[in-house]
Amino acid sequence: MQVSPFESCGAIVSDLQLATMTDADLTELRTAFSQHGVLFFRDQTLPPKEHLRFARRFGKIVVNKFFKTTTLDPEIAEVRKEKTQQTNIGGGWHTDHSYDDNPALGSILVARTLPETGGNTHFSDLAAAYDALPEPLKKRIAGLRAVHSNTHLYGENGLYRLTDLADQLGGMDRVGDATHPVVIRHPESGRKVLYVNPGHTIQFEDWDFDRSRSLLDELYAHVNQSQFTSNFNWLPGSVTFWDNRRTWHMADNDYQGQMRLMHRITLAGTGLAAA
Ligand SMILES: O=C(O)CCC(=O)C(=O)O
Ligand SMILES: [Fe+2]
Repeated sequence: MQVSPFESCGAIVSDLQLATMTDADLTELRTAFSQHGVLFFRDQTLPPKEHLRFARRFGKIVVNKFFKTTTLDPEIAEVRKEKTQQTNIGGGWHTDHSYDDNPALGSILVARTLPETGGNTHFSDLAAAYDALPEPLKKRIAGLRAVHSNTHLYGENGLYRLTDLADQLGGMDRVGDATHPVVIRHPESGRKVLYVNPGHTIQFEDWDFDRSRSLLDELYAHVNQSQFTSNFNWLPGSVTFWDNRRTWHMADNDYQGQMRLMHRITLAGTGLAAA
């Protein structure tokens, strides 16, 4: 197995087939995952059964509360954009499931049908971003907690409900919030990570909305710099496996009129402790 850093977030893993890797490979892969935050794979043969098997070898699967699953298996979620559809899933920076008390450890995304061009996914490294924060900003966020929600996206009149993605969604009654420390200690690597994201973080606990907004915007502007970010172009056989406690991701919506279909399995995580 070869692990080479990719742009400014994550690493490309080569000389490894996920479907046939040994237990020793899996141990090496866990280390690479903890070191890099996102792993990118090319030329994989990973049909749904093998996708599930890899996920189960790595951890415990958790099912997304809102997006419909595939007819193949309820543990595989579809990230689908039809030719005629305008809105894509995950088109703004976010981490998956930060609105849960025990946010997802990670997500494994497999390309199934790709547009001719476009549809890249961007990733950002929130451990590197934390380390590079100016000291005064580190002091301002020390000890804070933030509220993460999905109501503004999936609740009644939520943003996604108002788009042409609405009929791919269920679970309007499952909306809810969670609070997490703004700087977490990563459960495996031990690194400090800035744990807020534009998709789900709505405010700091015990702060008013406007004051929260202005500090969140300052933090987001810091993270959204090219030195923390990678841009991954999907090819047939590509797989990405990202750590939701350490990274943001965002999918480009630049292939109108073409279909894109990905399969996603999300792995369960634990509660997050302050750094
Ligand atoms: O389609 C993609 O590239 C990513 C979509 C997304 O946000 C996800 O699968 O969690
Ligand atoms: Fe996502």
